[in-house]
Amino acid sequence: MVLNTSEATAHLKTYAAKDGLDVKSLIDSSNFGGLTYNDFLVLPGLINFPSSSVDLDVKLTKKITLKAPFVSSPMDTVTEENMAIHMALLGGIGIIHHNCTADEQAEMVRKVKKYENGFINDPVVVSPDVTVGQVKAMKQTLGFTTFPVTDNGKVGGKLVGIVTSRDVQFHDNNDSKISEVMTTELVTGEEGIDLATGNEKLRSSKKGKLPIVDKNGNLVSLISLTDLQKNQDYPLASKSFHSKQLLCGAAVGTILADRERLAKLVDAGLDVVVLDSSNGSSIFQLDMIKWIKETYPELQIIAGNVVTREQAALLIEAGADALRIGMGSGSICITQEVMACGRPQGTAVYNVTEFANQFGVPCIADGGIGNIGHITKALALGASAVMMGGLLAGTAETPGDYFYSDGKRLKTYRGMGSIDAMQQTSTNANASTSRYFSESDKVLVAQGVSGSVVDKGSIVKFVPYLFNGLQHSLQDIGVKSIDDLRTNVDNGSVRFEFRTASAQFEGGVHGLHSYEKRLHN
Ligand code: NAD
Ligand code: CPR
Repeated sequence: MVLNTSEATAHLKTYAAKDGLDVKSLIDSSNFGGLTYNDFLVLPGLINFPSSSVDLDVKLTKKITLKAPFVSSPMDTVTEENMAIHMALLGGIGIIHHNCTADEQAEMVRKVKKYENGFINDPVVVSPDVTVGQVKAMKQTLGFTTFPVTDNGKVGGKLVGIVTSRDVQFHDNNDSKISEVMTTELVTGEEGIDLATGNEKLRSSKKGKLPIVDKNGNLVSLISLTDLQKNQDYPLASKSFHSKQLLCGAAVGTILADRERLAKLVDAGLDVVVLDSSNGSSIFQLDMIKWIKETYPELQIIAGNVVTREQAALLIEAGADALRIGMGSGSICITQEVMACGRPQGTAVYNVTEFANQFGVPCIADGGIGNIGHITKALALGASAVMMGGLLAGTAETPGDYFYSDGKRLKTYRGMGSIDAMQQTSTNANASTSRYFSESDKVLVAQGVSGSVVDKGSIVKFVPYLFNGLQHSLQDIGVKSIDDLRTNVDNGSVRFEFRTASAQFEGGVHGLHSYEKRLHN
């Protein structure tokens, strides 16, 4: 008998179960062991809304909300101030690494907190004694044509003039002091001025640069017309509720010196600290959490890493505001080989989040995120955000210079427990090598490798690609937000399916002679 087509959806109700598996069955019935992101898929749902309306707001910690679930990893080839500034501008957050001295790390945090879109907080400044020849040379090497002049040649000094290329280009005596040619009738803005007012002042005065000064006439920053024209709007920017400064995270370890380090980071304005360890369930980390909670009750703590409920319970009880999940899943990682410890990331994320979410403790899935699909799967398994190292490595905002090999433009990407990274720390007093020698290790035991990745361009394009892609992915699942995804996974309406090895083959590009994989325009 052929059924009436108009009764197709009603007929579904005669089936004992929905198509696919609910999340618990997916995890429980994976009798071949732990699951990775590649071992399963999410089944599609009904689309009745545009992808652009999908809301990606998430909780990073108990008290911090982000508009995009993206976190950059505290690795010395991934997150310094430039990455942290741009991750925050684009709706996520950057966690500044600690493979450097405490003062260097605190300075990076300070730069993120002081950053104002459109304002140059670190302009190149000259002193009145600099010569015309020197300014001409600076113009050649730096490419700028205008320099504020302060009495001590530094930001913070008294603004005494401004020198532009017009002042020097027809001045033949290269030995003349800049003070003889600089412009001293200055149009300035007062500290605290907003960008729109500063912009208006630039326009009406027909100047290219507006120095911003404090009440005493000391230079604070600069607004540049050229930068304003290039200036983007960042509607998703992650900002502190009160100060409106960008949010900034930083990582520390768990030795005693890390308490002094943290004091400097807090002084610089830190919002959230990551206790950075491959195995967070240690007495060192539990003590550190308790000490932080007593000393800095307002500071949010992301503890970890963990992969089991038992590890998570200890950190939750000690006061963690969020957990970081992952052991051995990172793209540069050899932990599972060397330590025999770890867990496939899909199973780790499900088990820890299923437990931690009951206590209102958000979780970050850390490691092994190689594409947008992995992000969706981490969120579907219960994570609130993802932490990325390798996926962001090679972008313009990461530390380090590009180099060429076999005609490809590359940047270094390395594990924080690789020999290279550990050896570099030995040159930084107070940095993380100390922890490797804390147990009188005579031989360094690597947990990761050092390698290279191809140039990915700027995260100003790459992160919006992740954002839009994630919106499309959730639209395909039929959910309008990450909150809805969580609800519908929990109530069993979002369904999953295992992926055999041949299904994985089928799901990739196959059967072509050659192709180019371009991910975005
Ligand atoms: P860690 O600082 O937790 O541990 C290093 C060593 O120092 C351990 O032997 C630890 O027991 C010891 N130690 C820590 N605090 C101590 C204290 N107060 N007193 C005495 N000994 C103490 O760092 P790690 O686990 O080796 O990780 C190093 C880096 O590599 C981190 O950036 C981490 O994120 C990364 N890593 C990550 C993974 C992963 O799978 N997520 C795996 C390996 C390494
Ligand atoms: P990917 O995003 O590259 O897959 O993984 C990044 C994560 O790898 C980091 O956030 C960190 O947790 C982990 N990691 C960093 N250094 C590591 C070493 Cl040496 N070994 C294992 N994991 C490491």
